[in-house]
Amino acid sequence: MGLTLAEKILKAHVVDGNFIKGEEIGLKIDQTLTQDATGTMAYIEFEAMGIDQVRTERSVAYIDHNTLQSGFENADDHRFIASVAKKHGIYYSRPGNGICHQVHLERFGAPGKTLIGSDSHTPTGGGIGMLAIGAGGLDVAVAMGGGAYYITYPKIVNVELVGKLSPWVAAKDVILELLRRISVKGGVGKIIEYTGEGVKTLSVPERATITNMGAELGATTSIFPSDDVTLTFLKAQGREDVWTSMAADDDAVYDEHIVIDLSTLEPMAACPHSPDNVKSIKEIGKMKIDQVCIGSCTNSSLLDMLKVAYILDGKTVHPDVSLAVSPGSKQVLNMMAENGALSKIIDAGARVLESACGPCIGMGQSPNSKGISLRTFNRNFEGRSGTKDGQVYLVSPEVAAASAVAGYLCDPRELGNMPEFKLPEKFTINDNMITLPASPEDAKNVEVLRGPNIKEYPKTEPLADSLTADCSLKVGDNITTDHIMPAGAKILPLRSNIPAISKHCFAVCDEQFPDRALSLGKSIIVGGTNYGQGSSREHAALAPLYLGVKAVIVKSFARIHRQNLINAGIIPLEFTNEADYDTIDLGDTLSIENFKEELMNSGVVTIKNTTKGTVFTAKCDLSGRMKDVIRCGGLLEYTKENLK
Ligand code: MIC
Ligand code: SF4
Repeated sequence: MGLTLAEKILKAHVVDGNFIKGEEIGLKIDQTLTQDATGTMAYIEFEAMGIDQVRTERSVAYIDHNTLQSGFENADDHRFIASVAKKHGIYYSRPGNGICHQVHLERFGAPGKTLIGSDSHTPTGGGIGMLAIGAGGLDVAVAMGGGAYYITYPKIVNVELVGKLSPWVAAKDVILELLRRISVKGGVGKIIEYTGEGVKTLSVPERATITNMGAELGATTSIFPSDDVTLTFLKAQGREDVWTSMAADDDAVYDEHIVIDLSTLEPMAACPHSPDNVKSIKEIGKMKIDQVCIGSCTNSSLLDMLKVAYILDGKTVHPDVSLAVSPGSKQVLNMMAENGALSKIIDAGARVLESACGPCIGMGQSPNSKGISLRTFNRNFEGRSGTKDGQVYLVSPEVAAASAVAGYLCDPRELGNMPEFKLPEKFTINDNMITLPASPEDAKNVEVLRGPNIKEYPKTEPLADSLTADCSLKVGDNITTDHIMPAGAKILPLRSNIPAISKHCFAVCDEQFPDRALSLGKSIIVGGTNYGQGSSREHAALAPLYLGVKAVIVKSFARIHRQNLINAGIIPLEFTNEADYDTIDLGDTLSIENFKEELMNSGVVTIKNTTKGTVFTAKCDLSGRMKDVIRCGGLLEYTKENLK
């Protein structure tokens, strides 16, 4: 029986476990990446492991999220990461060099390799045929130390692309179509593998847009084959030496099969407040808009910018609209300057921002009250833009630019004929903003520079025999990590200070939660389906850990967050019978008498609601390794014991 592309890469990297679907497998990781908002914690954890030099083929630390620097905190974090990187063998991409996923694709990604990154959009690398997975910072720290990265061997879904996109219909519309069809839960426990004739019609940046936003499906990762198109891209980056041809076998067997006919797609938008709330631009109609933001790791490639420049050429941004543009990398920005695209964008009245995440993570450019903002980004969760009642629509750069000029949501097909947009045969290559690490000998003399905002990893405790605690919070379905641990300009600077950031935990849902949880000492959170979707931020587990949360009982979990909870020693429980969710209220006392024993044996725990006088069960499927992690009180303690 033939193998899928994902299976080939998985198979070549399995170092632990049986290669059986649904079972936990340990993978050898070739490359890692971190960004600054998750990176400080990841490096604090790496330091705690006591390993001198990273044991990967390449590890890169990027600064792209916290670049506003409205206080000393961000700059201190940058300095800390720069010094840790220098000391431990990690390449350092300086602020200004670009968004981690864009730069990694340009300068480091390689077909057939494994990459984990402490950012949920790491699957961008799937655009060049690498198996790139988003993970918590601690998992990345372990991989940097040479430890395996564990996933449940996922189902492999084949998305067969046929036909060719019509003019002004974009790669963004392909992933929006998939989100429309299978929802933000549709990819959980699955790898999405693209095949078919339509693949050849898509350039690497277009493929990367699709794999990037596959994160919004909840998928483990997404991947395209590595073919001639990949080779052309890598050649243009001066990196053809890393190219290998990679594709599924002809007789590969997939768990699911979905066909998308590219020629039938039309421009679409994900409406507030979920990436799967997708409608066609026609269906939404001529809606007046207040803001347009173009950029983010989904749509900030040179190809995107060339299209935007073409649409804006000789025009003026509508007087009622503010347009912000953040090119994805220094390379992109530089080439826009060289080929004149930048001046067209500036001339039209765009507010050009630095090459960083910026508005995508609420770092500036929050829309006006109730403002309608079109964004080429990947997430439109409530409040993420920094304006609580902001209405964010996710669209392609083509829709964004055309609408910025029109002043209302508009279909770019109204622009008439579309020219052919081509990538250059050679990109402008200058890696001067990537600092190389010190040699292992010199590394001993490198001092790690810490600021006063950089605090330690919170204390964890080994698993207790029993647990009795109150329900400190009850939330509904599709809770995102932006609900659990909001980001934005005010809170992001606290990422290396868990006691301080914890004060904002769940602020969007219930401002009293942090104080309540702290005063209870230990407590339990109750939630609905797809709990913890979205980002990889382990802070969404570390803040609850600091606040004394011992277990989270929900209908279902998103993958990375569940792992982050386990890593933090918090027990992720799922209702055996979802109807039991309705029987619990805030403040109820829940008691699990044989907590440890049941977790370690059957994985099903019996919970007494002593307030209501009811009894129910919840399950927690744990591999043998996960049990050990939980017994130790988390992955950090476990790793200290096991990874020498
Ligand atoms: C995001 O897009 O939500 C982020 C900010 O990039 C996060 C990482 C973080 O919270 O630092 C992600 O996607 O993992
Ligand atoms: Fe940055 Fe936004 Fe991409 Fe997250 S989704 S990595 S915040 S650009």
